[in-house]
Amino acid sequence: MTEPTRTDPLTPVLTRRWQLDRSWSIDTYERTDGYTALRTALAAQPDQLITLVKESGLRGRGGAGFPTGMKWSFIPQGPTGAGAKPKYLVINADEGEPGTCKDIPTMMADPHSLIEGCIITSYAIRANFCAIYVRGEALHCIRRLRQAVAEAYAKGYLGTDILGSGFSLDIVVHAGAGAYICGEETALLDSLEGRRGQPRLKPPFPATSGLYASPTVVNNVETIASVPDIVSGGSDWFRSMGTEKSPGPKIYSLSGHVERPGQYEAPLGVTLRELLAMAGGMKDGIPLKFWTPGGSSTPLFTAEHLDVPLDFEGAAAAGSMLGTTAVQIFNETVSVPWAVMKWTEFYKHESCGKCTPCREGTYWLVQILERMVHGQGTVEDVETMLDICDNILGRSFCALGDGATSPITSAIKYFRQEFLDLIAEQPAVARPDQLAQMT
Ligand code: L3W
Ligand code: SF4
Repeated sequence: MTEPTRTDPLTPVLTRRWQLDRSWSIDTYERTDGYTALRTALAAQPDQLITLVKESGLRGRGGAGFPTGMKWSFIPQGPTGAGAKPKYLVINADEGEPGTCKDIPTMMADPHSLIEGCIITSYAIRANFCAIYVRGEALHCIRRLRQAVAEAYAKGYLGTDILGSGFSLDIVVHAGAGAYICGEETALLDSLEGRRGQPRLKPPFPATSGLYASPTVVNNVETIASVPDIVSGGSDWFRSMGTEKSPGPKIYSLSGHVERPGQYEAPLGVTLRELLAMAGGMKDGIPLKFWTPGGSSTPLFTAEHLDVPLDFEGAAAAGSMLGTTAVQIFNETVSVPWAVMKWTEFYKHESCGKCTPCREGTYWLVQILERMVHGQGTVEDVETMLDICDNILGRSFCALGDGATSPITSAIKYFRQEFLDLIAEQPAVARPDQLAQMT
């Protein structure tokens, strides 16, 4: 494969090294301009880098879309108060949202883009310690990252006095223990400190009181892996992709009933129709029934939403969220109540139990959905589920509770009759197509 440049907005940026031979090695990375952005960054003032990232319009790729440069600028600097404390960078690599598969492939195929981004970001916020918190199940990824970090130390990109700049940084790759809630930034920080991972009350936000109560930037893998290219290419180049309010490239993970599932890079604002064309269309030509734009925590879309621009504003205007761009695609053979049951079982299992609406609500929602799918639903069940969701939404301590309601309320909005038909039908266990899915 020829080694691509990044002059054209349609040229892959984040994924451009993925198909190269030994793409994960530092030799391949350096041969394809790797670590040149670091030299540029170290020659600049930290505040100039924060301004550059603000001007680029880069927004968080972990689900919320918070402006990255603004988050960095919240880190207090100065000789007294919070400014006098050590600063930390923590990378949220606890990729766990159902359907999301972009950060682990990035770290497997191109770990040095993340490491270079970590060094530049740490320099910008004046941090000398960075932790990469990786989902515990992804042992292969932890091994690869640790090897890449060791390579970076050996070449002088990490450690003391990096490239003679006077700036020093240590990176630690930390393995999580397999809890979805530790993808919530404050639960992640508790876990990193050695405690049981449960969300903290916000504010204070991590930017002022994060790891060990010190100013901490917590950013997603894809966000930080985007930074070296912004330093090399400039903010105008970055803004030449995507939309005005959601600029830049994005990795969309396509799964389910699609001919070629996988990761597809496209400028923010791409539509599902365009993504499906890239991925070979619906599997076996069976029509689309429903899909998630950004994981199961984002309200479902249907075939009506094929042309919704998948950027932060476009997804929200159509009634959902961009989330983690985990596009899960389901064809006409899939039972909506069955899919909703499976997602809700996940949220019940992963609820950390700290607050009553989420802990109890997800339990009761699973009870209702399971009996409905097993032919024992009652006519009140649909309204009862909506009532339980109403008592979770906005009344839970963290976003997990709210996210658990999304598949249910959106499924009832678009497919209420399918729930009612299932209740009326009272199948002995479930319809054969559902049984096939359940085994
Ligand atoms: C300082 C302020 N910092 C906000 C920071 C805050 C955080 C970021 C966004 O949830 C979503 C969630 C999931 N001063 C600040 C401030 N910040 N105001 O900005 O904050 P927030 O609270 O809007 O979102 P969050 O808690 O980070 C993320 C959704 O993503 N999601 C799931 C994601 C799963 C993964 C994964 O598996 N990799 O990312 C999918 O939709 O439901 O709504 O840093 O500190 N005034
Ligand atoms: Fe824990 Fe759920 Fe409450 Fe979040 S909403 S703190 S996951 S119980």
